[in-house]
Amino acid sequence: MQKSDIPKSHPRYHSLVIRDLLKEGVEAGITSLQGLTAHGRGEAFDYLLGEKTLYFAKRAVKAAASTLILAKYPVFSVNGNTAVLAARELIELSRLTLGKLEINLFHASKNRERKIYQYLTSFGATDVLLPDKTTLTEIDSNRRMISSFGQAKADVIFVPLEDGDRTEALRNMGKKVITIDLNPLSRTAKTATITIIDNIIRCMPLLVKEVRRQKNYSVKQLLKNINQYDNRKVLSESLYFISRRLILLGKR
Ligand code: PTJ
Repeated sequence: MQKSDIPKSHPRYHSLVIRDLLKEGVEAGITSLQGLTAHGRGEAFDYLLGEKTLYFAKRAVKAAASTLILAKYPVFSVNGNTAVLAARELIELSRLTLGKLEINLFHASKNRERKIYQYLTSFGATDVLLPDKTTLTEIDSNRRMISSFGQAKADVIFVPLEDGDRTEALRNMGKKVITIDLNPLSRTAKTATITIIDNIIRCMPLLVKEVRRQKNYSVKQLLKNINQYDNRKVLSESLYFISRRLILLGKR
């Protein structure tokens, strides 16, 4: 993607650069038009969170890293937004955990699947899966189309930026799901095993760093991280944080 010409002095520089990235993603046929609206919803929640990686997100990152390292067959699901916002980190995570990248789109398009495939491979991805004839029977949307070598076989699936029913279906199949979602009220956020409530732009580099750090941990230590983690607590802490912050801001 091209460099943005937004002046660095602009108070909302980072946010505007991300918007430009997604706009270019749409122009390149990678991101769906609806992806822009989805990003807007994320931005609204990011505003409420103060655009920072908060303590509950850091805790989820730590548990997510342990879960990915202990996974037997991790799969990283990629859509049109995540490809543009975090291609390098997704590829690095799949490399570190010996996992697979799998393209899974809500707004069905063979053309977009091909463009995302080419985009990921242009960054050095070698193992990118596409949906085949396998389906998730519990859901009706295009997200039901999965790969028999990917989500169908996986024990841990990374599903960032998605508000839908796939996570529930995967959980019902006994799989662990890790998500990134700025909206703690989304269906995916509420049904995932681990929910990182943060902007994908901020937390993906942290997750890569944490996986690298924990690679030297013993299985006992990794299991301890996982067992100590409580996703319900993380969700409620995020909502508490947002409500407290709004009350405090309202008093100023
Ligand atoms: O490429 P496709 O066809 O698979 O479509 C991808 C989108 C993202 C358009 C599709 O999955 C969709 O419609 O998503 P939703 O249902 O709008 O859910 C996206 C979730 O991600 C929402 O809960 C947003 O709050 C959240 N979100 C958006 N941008 C970010 C984010 N969370 C973290 N970081 C972001 N940058």
